[in-house]
Amino acid sequence: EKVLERTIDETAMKAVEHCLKEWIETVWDRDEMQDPRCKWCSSGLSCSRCTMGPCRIIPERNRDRGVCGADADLIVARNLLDTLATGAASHSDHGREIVETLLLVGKGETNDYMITDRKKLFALAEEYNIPTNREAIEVAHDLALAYLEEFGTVKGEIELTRRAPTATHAIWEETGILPRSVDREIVEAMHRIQMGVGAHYGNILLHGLRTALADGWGGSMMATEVSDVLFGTPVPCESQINLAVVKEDMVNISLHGHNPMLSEMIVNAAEDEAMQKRARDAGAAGINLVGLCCTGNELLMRKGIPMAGNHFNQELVIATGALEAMVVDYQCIFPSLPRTASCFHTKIISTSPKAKIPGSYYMEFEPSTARETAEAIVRTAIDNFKLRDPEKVFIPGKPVAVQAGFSVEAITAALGGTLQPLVDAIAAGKIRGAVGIVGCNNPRIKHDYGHVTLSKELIKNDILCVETGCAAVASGKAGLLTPDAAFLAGDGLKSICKAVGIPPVLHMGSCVDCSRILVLLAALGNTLGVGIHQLPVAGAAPEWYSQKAVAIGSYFVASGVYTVLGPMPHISGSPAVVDLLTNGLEGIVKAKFAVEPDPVKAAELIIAHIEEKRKALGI
Ligand code: BF8
Repeated sequence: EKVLERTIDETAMKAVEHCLKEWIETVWDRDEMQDPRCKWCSSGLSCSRCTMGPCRIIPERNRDRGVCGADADLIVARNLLDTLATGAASHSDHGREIVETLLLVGKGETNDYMITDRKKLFALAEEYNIPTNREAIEVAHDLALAYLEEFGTVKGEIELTRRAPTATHAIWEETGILPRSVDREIVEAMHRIQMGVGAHYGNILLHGLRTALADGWGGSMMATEVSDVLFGTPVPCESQINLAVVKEDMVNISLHGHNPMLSEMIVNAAEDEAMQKRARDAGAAGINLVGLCCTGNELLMRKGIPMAGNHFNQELVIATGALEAMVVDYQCIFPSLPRTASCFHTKIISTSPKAKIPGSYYMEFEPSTARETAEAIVRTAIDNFKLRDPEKVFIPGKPVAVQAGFSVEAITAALGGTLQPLVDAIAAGKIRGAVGIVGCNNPRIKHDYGHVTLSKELIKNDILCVETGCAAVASGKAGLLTPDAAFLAGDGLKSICKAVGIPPVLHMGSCVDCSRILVLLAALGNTLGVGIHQLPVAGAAPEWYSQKAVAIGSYFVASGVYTVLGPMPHISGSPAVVDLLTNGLEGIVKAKFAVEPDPVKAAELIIAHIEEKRKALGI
């Protein structure tokens, strides 16, 4: 019964049952142990920002203000801006590391990384008026410097925001939320939540939108673009997904986290014949790399590396008992993984000086010694194979087939070189609209149920879904990422999928690749000559948990995309904040949030919104 409450992922169900029997603690057990939740924290009404506190707002006891004098609206808004800035910082700091690697390439200081997509590099350089009639490495050098400047520029505007349709850009200018630079908006967010600075909830939240835009059209967008330059722009590829991608007769290494710099290098190291031989000498049939979370998405998109699962699969893959090593960098990694691994021979290998994990093996990764470290990691995993206890191996079920790799470039190519056929299909009503489904897993919602149910409802109603992060992985496990899934779509969408040979749900990458969705929206808006807010599109984060998802949802809304959240953010303690986000923003950025944990009802909200936008466009 517990198993059915926890997940709809069929291999995860078996693994959860196994964990319950074997007393292997998982996220769901810890979630139960945390109940009942503090109602003040849940509604955003507690503040522990300074040492005059901690404070709680308890209206029924006339405790209307914290010690500093902040009321409910201010406390809720400050907490939310803090959350959002954390998320924006996470994506953008990851982006910075990628751009710094491009600079190393540009300086000729690394042999481990190179320019893989020269065409894209040159196109990106042209956006910055960087001369391209010279060696790629010189162009890379200048582009890296121009991008690094976007983190702390004095130009007054992040250049990439110019990709947005004019009408959208004008809204940002008029409302004063055009982001100046990535670091600046994040630092200013932290300044504004210092006691005695921001005192107006609305003013604080508008800066949240600016910070979010700096992430979406800045830090995340640079992460995506430069990753494509270094590792290749994704093209459609076939692979497999779910816990059963772990192989009993192989050395299994899972790559978990977010930054492709490390995982790409491990892929290269593992392909080496000497490593393969070492694995065979250890008694294995070879080396099997599997992805988890967003670094898994990066590898699936570009290399077709099989995917073991999303956020809530991370402990379950250890519980297969067949994992020699789990290599992690940062973000979304449960700090308790070494505890989970202690039941098995699995080694958790942490690699980032920013994310040291007690109980893990630490093998510091840096771009200048990337290959060497990657080889050492793969060797460690191979040498661990002999310690595997065959009695503990439990690999549930069979993998599911997926198609991934839908970058904007790949979608455009699939449509014959322009987005016009998509625009035509939308105008003709064969496709009613498009929805970006993104984000995480959260014990508030049954694992994958939110993502899969929403995706199915939307495609049934002829709405194309484009997905990233753990949402895309959920759809993959449910079989929605194959052209065959078109039979679940309405007649219009089905006919387009069949004609073009694409799935009704397109995997567009990791969470920083939500910037691909922005680029797609911008291209659609520009093709039609309208602002993003006029398009028949929406966003959804049915199972979000992370601060990063708050940043994504906010840059969707700030870009003009109506966005429906599954779990309620911790804001219910301020009706004024709730009203601003779910209502008032419409008058400012022409889009707003909604919260609806039931994915069937969320689909109804989205369908109604899309039909309204179609009507306004006269289609
Ligand atoms: O950046 S969707 S659980 S893995 S935060 Fe994390 Fe959420 Fe997954 Fe990727 Ni995104």
